[in-house]
Amino acid sequence: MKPVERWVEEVAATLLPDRVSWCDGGDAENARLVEGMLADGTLHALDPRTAPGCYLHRSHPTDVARTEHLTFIASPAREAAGPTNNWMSPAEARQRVWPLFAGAMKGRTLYVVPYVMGPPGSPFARVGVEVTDSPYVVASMRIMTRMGRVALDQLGSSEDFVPGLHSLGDLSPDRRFIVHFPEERRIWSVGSGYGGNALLGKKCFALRIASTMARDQGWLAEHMLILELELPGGETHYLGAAFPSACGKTNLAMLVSPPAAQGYKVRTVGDDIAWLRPGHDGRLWAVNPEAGFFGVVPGTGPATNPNALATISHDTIFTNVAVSPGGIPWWEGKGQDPPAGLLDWQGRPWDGSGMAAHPNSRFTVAARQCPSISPRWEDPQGVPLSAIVFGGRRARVAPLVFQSRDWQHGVFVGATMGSETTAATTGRVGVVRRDPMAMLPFCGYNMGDYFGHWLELGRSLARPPAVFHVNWFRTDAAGRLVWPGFGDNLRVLLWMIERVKGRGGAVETPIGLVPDESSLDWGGLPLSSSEKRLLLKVERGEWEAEVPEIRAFFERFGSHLPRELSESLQTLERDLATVTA
Ligand code: SAT
Ligand code: MN
Repeated sequence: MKPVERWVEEVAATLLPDRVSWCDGGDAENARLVEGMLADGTLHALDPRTAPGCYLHRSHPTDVARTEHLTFIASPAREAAGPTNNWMSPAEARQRVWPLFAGAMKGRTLYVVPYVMGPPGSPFARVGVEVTDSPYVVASMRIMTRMGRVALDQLGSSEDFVPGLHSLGDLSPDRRFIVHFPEERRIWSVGSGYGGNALLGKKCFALRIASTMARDQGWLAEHMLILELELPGGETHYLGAAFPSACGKTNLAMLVSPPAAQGYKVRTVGDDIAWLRPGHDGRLWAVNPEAGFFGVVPGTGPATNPNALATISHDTIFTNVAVSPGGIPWWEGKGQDPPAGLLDWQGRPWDGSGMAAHPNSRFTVAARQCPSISPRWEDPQGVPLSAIVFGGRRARVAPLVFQSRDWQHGVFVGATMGSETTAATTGRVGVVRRDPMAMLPFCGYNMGDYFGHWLELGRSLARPPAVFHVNWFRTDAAGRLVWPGFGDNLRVLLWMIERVKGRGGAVETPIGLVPDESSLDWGGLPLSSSEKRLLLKVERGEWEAEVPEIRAFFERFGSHLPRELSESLQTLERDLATVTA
């Protein structure tokens, strides 16, 4: 018996399913699953004319986002999980969580979902096996990963796979746990069918478990999009960008350049996760471990993200969007008036107040359907990064863009990122939280050690990517967004590429290098000179107020905080004190 078969037999003895079904990932199997889900109401068919191959899934109303307060790292020592993760001892997990799996699949089918994270044939691809009782999860994993036979073939009789146990349980938030065992590289998830909680290849494996594998093996698993930027003449650069959930990663990865910048082409390599490793050439190389996009639907329209709109025009699973009586999916920002008789995300007649689609409603779609997908998106070796971009959603403080002085300073910039929270996770929306490298909810080990790992990895790079920080979300005194964003973000990327090439004007400030006003292309933008100044402003008072907050955040890591980061903070404080402006 192969190790994977032995494991499935073992867990089935606790889960007690009526049937065990090994998924091959093929079309016939998917058609059977879809048929069953249409019959029991898990899926609703959408209009075959305008949304061919599309389905709507309505989740339980209390199960619409990741639940970070129910997400745990179960390392033997609390310190291994660090101060930013919820910790549960493995013994407590066995006591509190394991019993929830007992008999959980009675009357249900246990699906065995073998999957590969990483491009086919890549030396960096890794196998996971998810056991689940949710056919919606199976259908979604088939889109988001390379699923089925391909994974079993890659695995063979090896025991080198990440086992993930998932059951919907009773969907009660009181009996919901997402538990990671980094040392054993296994995952338990119970009580939720929502994407980031239930599609175990994504946040659970490709970020939390993979980040610990990466620490041990000298690479990085990051919450980053990967984009390709081709300049007129054909010169090509790759950028990795880390923003917190629902801050526009998908939009940036699929950016369409404004008419004024024809000749520049942005193509998509990934929209959420990047596995990075040093190459023999001293550069940092990136692969997208996923095969699909699980993106936020509201706000996806012809002006904001035409590539995403085209991508999801067919063969897409929509979760928690609104729908017309004729089966046409609808959401805020689709660029069309709501159709008559609209049903909201819970299937109730929409009365026009509040949002019809849930703010965290999602599309699940194959990456290959994306018109802007890069020809190198499945390159087994990945793509070499010219730049890393950190970013957050800040109404104030952070300028449109700045560059770090070097790798070490770049790690400081990433480690001190702050962002206002969004609907991608449950909890309060709009409060600023420190979200280092956009990895706060996704780092599988002590984040202080994680900063150390970033620093260490940089020392092995002869040609490290330049590190930048962006903020598309600065507002004016009236609370209005100043920067137009979306396609115009290309202007900022082009300044970065100029900097990478050793050109591009910049002013030294205490926080790093900010473009001088003349080196950004503002052509055709309806911005006054005071608005331009606001976008590039580094206000001493605002940054002075950040310092104690950063210090308090750093202090939480105690002796795990690398000395280099305290030094960078001291430098910032000193430079703020001596700056004349
Ligand atoms: O966590 S999800 O994958 O469901 C969405 C996100 O937060 O990026
Ligand atoms: Mn994400």
